[in-house]
Amino acid sequence: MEIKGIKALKILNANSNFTVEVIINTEKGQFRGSSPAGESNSKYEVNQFSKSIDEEIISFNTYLKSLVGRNINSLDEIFNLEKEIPKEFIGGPSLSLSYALIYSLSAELKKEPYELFGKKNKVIPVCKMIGGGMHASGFGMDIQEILVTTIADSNLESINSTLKVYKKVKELLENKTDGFMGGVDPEGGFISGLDNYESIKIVREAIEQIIKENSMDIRLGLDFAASTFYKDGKYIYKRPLYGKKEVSRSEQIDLTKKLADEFDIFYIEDPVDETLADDYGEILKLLSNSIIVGDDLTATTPERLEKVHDKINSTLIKPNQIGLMYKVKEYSELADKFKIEKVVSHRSEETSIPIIADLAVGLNAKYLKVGINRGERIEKINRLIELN
Ligand code: 2PG
Ligand code: MG
Repeated sequence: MEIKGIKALKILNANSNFTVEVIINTEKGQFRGSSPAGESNSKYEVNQFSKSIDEEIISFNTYLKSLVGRNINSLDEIFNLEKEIPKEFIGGPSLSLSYALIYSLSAELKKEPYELFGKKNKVIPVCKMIGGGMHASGFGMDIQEILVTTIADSNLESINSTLKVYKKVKELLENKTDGFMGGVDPEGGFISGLDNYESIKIVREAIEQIIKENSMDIRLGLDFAASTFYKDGKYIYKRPLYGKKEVSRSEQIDLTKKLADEFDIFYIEDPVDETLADDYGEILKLLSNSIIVGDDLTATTPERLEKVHDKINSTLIKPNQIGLMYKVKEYSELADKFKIEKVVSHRSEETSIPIIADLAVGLNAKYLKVGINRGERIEKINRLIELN
């Protein structure tokens, strides 16, 4: 395929902040790629932009002009091109370019985007029910996310039960919370205004009610994003959790175990600060029936995973944390080597392209973490249904 035209422009992401989109013209048509951003970022992830977005787009467009006339005929050739991208563009610009190239190439080869990476694989969605932390502007929970996943025979069945829980959570919040109007965070999680404990309790109750009707394997999850409330060696909760507002490192490990035991929590992401790999390891020892997921800890960075792989048994894959798809592939292969389960994930500030659903399927991830409300999340959920 020959790149006949290419340009970058500024577009809005789904949280009304600007990001970059790349549009490529080939003989087969016009193809777009755009990169998301996170509200709670890991200190180990790349910056999305190295200067102001306007300056970045001007200089990126100058670079992109040099790609006109270039022929790309395989994923490896996309990876080779990525290796030439000047360092200043690694982040949002490089990922948008890679995504646009992936869509162009799959049209050229008459393949689905996931087929460029691997064969079709069932992927279980992990969906946000209630949001807190930075996603809820400090309102309500300190824990960033309460999640639900349903293990079922097909993606559609999984989505269906998880959706039932989501609607039940809404109903329970309406009944139990004064002033709840159904408001959601950028990822479609309800903003409950309740504290951590009460919010988790409501989601557990919703799960139990749906299981009674359907007897499905529905599981509860938490993304603490604990780095966002870890200050000077202590975890600071706005409202007490198990009677404590200031929690030491060892108390946070105990508290995670207590919550996991009390509410039967299966999925546990970033329960401690991103710099404290050994504390993840402690939790892994204590909760061996759960998946202990590294996100801020690992930041889709192969060197990080090499370092901490024995402290977790699962990892998020967020391509914009590293900005280059060949690195994402390398990371995914490294996770396989260490027998670490993979969760491809959305970001809080997503764009509307559904590519992460294809990546989850093609990279043989076990899960796709994604919201079950708001248009830009539904794009991904619907793509997963299509790839059922
Ligand atoms: C996370 C993500 C997605 P953000 O922490 O897992 O839920 O949030 O994109 O804000 O980092
Ligand atoms: Mg996270």
